[in-house]
Amino acid sequence: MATAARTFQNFIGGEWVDAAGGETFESLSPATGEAIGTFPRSGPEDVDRAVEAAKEAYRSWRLVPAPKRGEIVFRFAALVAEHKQELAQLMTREMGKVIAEAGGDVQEAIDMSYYMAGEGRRLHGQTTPSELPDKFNMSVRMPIGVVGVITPWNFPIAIPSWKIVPALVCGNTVVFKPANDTPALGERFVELLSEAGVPPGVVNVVHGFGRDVGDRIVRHPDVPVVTLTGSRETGVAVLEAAADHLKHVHLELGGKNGIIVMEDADLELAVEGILWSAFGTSGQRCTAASRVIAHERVYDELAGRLVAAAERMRLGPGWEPDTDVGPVINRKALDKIHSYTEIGQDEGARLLTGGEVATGNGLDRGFFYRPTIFGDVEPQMRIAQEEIFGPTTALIRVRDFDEAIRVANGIRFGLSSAIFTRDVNRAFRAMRDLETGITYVNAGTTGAEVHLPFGGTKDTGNGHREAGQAALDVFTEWKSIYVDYSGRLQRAQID
Ligand code: UN1
Repeated sequence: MATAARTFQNFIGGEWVDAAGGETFESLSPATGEAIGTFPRSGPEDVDRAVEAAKEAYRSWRLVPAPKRGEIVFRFAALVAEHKQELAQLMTREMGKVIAEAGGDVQEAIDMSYYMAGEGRRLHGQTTPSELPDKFNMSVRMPIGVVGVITPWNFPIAIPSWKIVPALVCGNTVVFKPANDTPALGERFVELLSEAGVPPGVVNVVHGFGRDVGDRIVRHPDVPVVTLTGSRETGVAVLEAAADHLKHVHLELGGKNGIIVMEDADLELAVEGILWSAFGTSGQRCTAASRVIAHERVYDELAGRLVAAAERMRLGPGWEPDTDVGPVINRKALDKIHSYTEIGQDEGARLLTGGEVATGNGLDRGFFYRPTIFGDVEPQMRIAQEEIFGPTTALIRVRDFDEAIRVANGIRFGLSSAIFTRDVNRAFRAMRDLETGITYVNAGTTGAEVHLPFGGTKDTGNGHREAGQAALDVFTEWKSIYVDYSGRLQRAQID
């Protein structure tokens, strides 16, 4: 799989340029430590240049008819589809997820781009009667300006598409900071946008770290919209930093998603759903199932089957065809995940399987953690409350449906939830009562499709949604227009 590591640059105003300070950082494969490339370690100055270019480009991009902007996005979708294999292979090397999942990540960007291309011919507003004669009323969506896009490493192609593509179709321009763990994918994303015909300056990429690049994007007075997918802590810091300029801030933050398994569930299906949601992407999804809330009548049976299946999972580099679970992103993540194993044990939960760094068979070169299941977890324990972002899940025993719902909701986050049951009444009650932005019935907690809103309640965000029509609300502002064709002054609420 190895190819020679290259040196990359920022993309500003349609030109490839080094960071002003000349510093660099490396992107390494989490599976092997292999160098993927060297990237500019940018600073505030580079952000300022990118914002300047984006501001300039906005003057003409906002006037390009939306269907034309959609056509460019349509070409981008086709290009991503053409390059799907190449992108998936790069992803498995740079980010670590197994190749089939990497293909899914790319597919999500293709789907989103085709979907949003069509939005170019919709972007619907409303027309409505006026209360006065000879007067016409309507509302239209207007672009906002330069959008700051800050994305995580766990969906390095899909998540940039959720943000950049609708931002562009709506007529905004973009300054994009890809995650510093997956800059090569961020850079390919922008190269393909440019190849599809996005004009110079409309999308700019500035590589680097949150404290240098991200912070400047968030504070820059000429960036009115910031969209971030990241941790709760980063989200709070972004909101605070953006407050002075009253920016529109879209946040997509953590999850502590629970799967409820009732006593009437199809257990085999539940086991498959849990394994996929808990250990897929090595648990590094904000939609990952890090809690399993099981009815006491099926708890033991479920625990036994889960442990057996988890122990059969094969760890290895994502590009090897028999790998089930790839590495986690970096050393820091590995340490954090392991610290939660220690926390769980100290809290008195029972470690049923895993709980250790995986070694041997070449795994020592990367960051591998054994799929980990804790049993006898109490809902208030830290391993049942805090986002671990790794292949660790906590089994919680409950007596009935009401307790299951209470436990599921008893966390600060509200992204995704799931219930396995054959009872239609309970399924509908769960759909109503689970306090999350996404609920699955008889499926795991992952698997969002691009044409439905994606996001969560409570501390998962600040009330916005991405994907689907809902995304348009992040990237446009409403304007109400009144046209009076009576030829005389008519006063609303008075005449
Ligand atoms: C994320 O983890 O940030 O539903 C996004 C899913 C994927 C997207 C996850 N389609 O799990």
